[in-house]
Amino acid sequence: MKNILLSLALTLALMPSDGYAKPAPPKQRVELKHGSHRTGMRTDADMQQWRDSGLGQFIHWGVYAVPGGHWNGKVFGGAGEWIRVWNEIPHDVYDNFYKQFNPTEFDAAKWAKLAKEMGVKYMIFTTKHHDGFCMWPSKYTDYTIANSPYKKDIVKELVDAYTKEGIDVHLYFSIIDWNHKGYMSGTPKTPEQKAAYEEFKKFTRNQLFELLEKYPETKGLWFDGSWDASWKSEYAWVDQLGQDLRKAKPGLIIGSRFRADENGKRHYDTNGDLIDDYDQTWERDLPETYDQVKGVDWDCCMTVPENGWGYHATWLTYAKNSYDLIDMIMHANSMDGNFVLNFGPDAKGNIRPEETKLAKEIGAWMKVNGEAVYGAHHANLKPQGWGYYTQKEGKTYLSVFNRPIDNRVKVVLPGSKGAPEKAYLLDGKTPLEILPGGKNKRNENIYYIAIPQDYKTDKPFVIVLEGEIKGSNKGKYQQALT
Ligand code: FHN
Repeated sequence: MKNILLSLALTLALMPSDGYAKPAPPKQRVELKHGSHRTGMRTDADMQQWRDSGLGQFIHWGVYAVPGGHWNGKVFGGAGEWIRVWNEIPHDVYDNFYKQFNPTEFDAAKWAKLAKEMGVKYMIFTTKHHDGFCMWPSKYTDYTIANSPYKKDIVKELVDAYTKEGIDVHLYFSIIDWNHKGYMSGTPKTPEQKAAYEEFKKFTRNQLFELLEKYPETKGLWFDGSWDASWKSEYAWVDQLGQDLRKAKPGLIIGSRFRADENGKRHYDTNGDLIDDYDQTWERDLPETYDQVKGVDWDCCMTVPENGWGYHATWLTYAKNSYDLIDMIMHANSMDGNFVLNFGPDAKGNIRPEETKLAKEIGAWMKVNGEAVYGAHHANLKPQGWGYYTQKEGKTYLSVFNRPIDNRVKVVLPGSKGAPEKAYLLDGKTPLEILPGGKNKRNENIYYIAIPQDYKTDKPFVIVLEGEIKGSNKGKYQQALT
């Protein structure tokens, strides 16, 4: 166990992760050719639909599921999808796992039904992770699903099944490709390296257009691995690629993990403006205060164990329960972010029982309380200790995680923000009494929403307030110019 923990600590330390400290913008703006190309948030229908989703599903599935974090009687201490970097497995062994990848129990319709039951509005699927294995039959390499015993196009099966359930599909694509000869993480220096990297760029571009052509239902591309010096140094080419992809697929959504500006700044350019459509820096992390969000769209992608996205038969760290995750869903949504929960199916094609249980529990909660998530946004009201506010269309939602011992949920509103007229529980629409709580020294009005003593639940619950409460942040954002 001691060895496992040591190797876990080492691997976690070595693994790049897109955790990111946002730099303060410079005092004086500088002229940029390859920085942000838009002022303010996107206002089109595709982006609005994404913004209103609230809950998404991430699926990391590839040949790393074959070893599933184990090899030769030893347990890999890192993330399942990174097992190829473990010195216990020779690369040529890993690179032949695809010959055993035959997920005979895979049922795309079953996965999509579970996602629907969980209440997700979009799904992100790993078409190709860092190992370079393509889950679709790419014509640009042999290292694909077509040459595995399974043979069938997994990306197509998933795109079709999820689209049928009304769930949008975004395609994850790794810029890192350990299987391509021309790939390198550092900047190419010699003429041979430069030529090889040019080949890799051509290959990457071809694969991206291939994905958009083969799966026209795709709503977005979710890039990863763009921290490489080689990729960053190609900022002008990458910028053009992004523009060409958008031309090929109008409405395409691309997050901030795709490209750097001419000064190597990622996510936010040299002037502190968001690059591309939404901030992807909140990986396994949530902003503590709304100020940290910087008035942009964002998502939080989260693992069930502490870290680890692809299948690992043995979760070595704390695994979140549905209560933890529902808390995170509301936390993200109360700060205008989408919450995306990761799943790592096994090599046979099954979603693991622990994840199935979580999906069902979250789904049962979302069925009752989803109204406080879908299309609901930040409320700009002073947070109280009981939980999170969200707001939409004249309704204010109070998601209560810490039930006050006296069963009175406190709301503090300056007079200018209006007053609640009606309160009820989303669970059963039970009407609730609004009790006046006087004024505080700042002349703010206090209200207490009374929860019936006999309302018993072991879950967080949502109170709806109706009446004009002007918490909305609308107008805080700069509107898009294009
Ligand atoms: O290295 C990857 C990791 O395996 C996983 O795919 C996550 C998902 O956001 N991205 C990288 C780390 O930031």
